[in-house]
Amino acid sequence: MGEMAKKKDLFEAFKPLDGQVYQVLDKNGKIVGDEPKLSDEQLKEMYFYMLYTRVSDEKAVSLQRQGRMLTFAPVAGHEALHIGSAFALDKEDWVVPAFRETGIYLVRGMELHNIYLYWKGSEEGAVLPDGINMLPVSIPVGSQTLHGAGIGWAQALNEEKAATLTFFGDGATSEGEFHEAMNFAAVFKTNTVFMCNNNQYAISVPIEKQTASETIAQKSIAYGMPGIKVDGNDILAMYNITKHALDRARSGKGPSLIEAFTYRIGYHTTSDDPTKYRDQKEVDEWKKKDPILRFRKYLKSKKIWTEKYEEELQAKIKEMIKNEIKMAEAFTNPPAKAYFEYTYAEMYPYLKEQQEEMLACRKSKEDKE
Ligand SMILES: Cc1ncc(C[n+]2csc(CCOP(=O)(O)OP(=O)(O)O)c2C)c(N)n1
Repeated sequence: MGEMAKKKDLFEAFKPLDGQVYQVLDKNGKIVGDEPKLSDEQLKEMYFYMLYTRVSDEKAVSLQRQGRMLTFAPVAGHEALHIGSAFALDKEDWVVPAFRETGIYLVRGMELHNIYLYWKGSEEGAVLPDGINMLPVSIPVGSQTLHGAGIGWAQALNEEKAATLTFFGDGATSEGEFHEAMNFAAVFKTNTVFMCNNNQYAISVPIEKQTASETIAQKSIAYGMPGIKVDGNDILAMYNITKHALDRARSGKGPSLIEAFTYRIGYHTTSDDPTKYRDQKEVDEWKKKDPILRFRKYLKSKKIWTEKYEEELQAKIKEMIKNEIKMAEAFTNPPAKAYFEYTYAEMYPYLKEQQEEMLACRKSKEDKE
């Protein structure tokens, strides 16, 4: 972390009511804040994950349009938020996502075909491999923030040197669960970091109709925890602030709220038509603030990025994605356990009965074939 970050508590230096937005890279990729000490290899890895997230996103939309995937929630524009914050995590930390966190899953080590399986409607896509401390996608808006508070509470009670990072959108801040989670976390000093992905829309509802507060970050004041508004298209700012908040939580200093200010470039989901509620000019303006382009400019100034490097990386990623799609599409007959065994620690008798019935059905079908 940079000199200023070492000297100052970032939450003290960038108070939400002062109207400041924490930034490290300006729109031209020039350093204007605390440059984190990351090696060239780490920076390259961050760039790889940004591109992997973007290209896999575009591919998912295309697959959905071909009828090869069900509804999908695109993440284009959120790559700095995802990759910057995910790189600040330790392996022991937990992540509690909403439904638009593809980049975080990828950095944490979930394979893309499993992410695709989820959006193809398979329960297998909701199973996180052992060793990945992350919960599955959560569709009920805001509900996961309570799980974030709960896991963070367990970490605090057990005096673990680990934290929980929970994601939610600006729309989720209007749900009761968000308020319960924030209050609980502050009162019980849980190891939770609340990360609001303020992409300015909750489907068709713009942020001005969502809250009368000037910022989401300032809501932290009412609960008695620190909050900060960050440029969510700035991967280095996202890395620094998430690391700062996680370190704080891991050392028993309690929860905090980060508002990552960004923009959803694409559809809410593939079932949405954003042209019905927002102006293309607005979208075009935000496309110019693309987080990948900004980071690329920074990498170019450090002589890490070249046209040739980009070409090779794009080719490698496209090949990887092709193979991941093959794996996802080869998975046509989910094991019967997928539907029954993942909700409760011990299956209820009626679930056992249903599972047996399904297995019997499958067997009789196979016998006939
Ligand atoms: C409790 C609940 N109400 C409504 C919905 C339908 N719904 C799905 S996503 C969404 C908007 C969420 O917006 P936001 O929290 O800002 O997240 P974003 O989609 O922008 O990432 C709504 C209303 C839902 N899934 N759950």
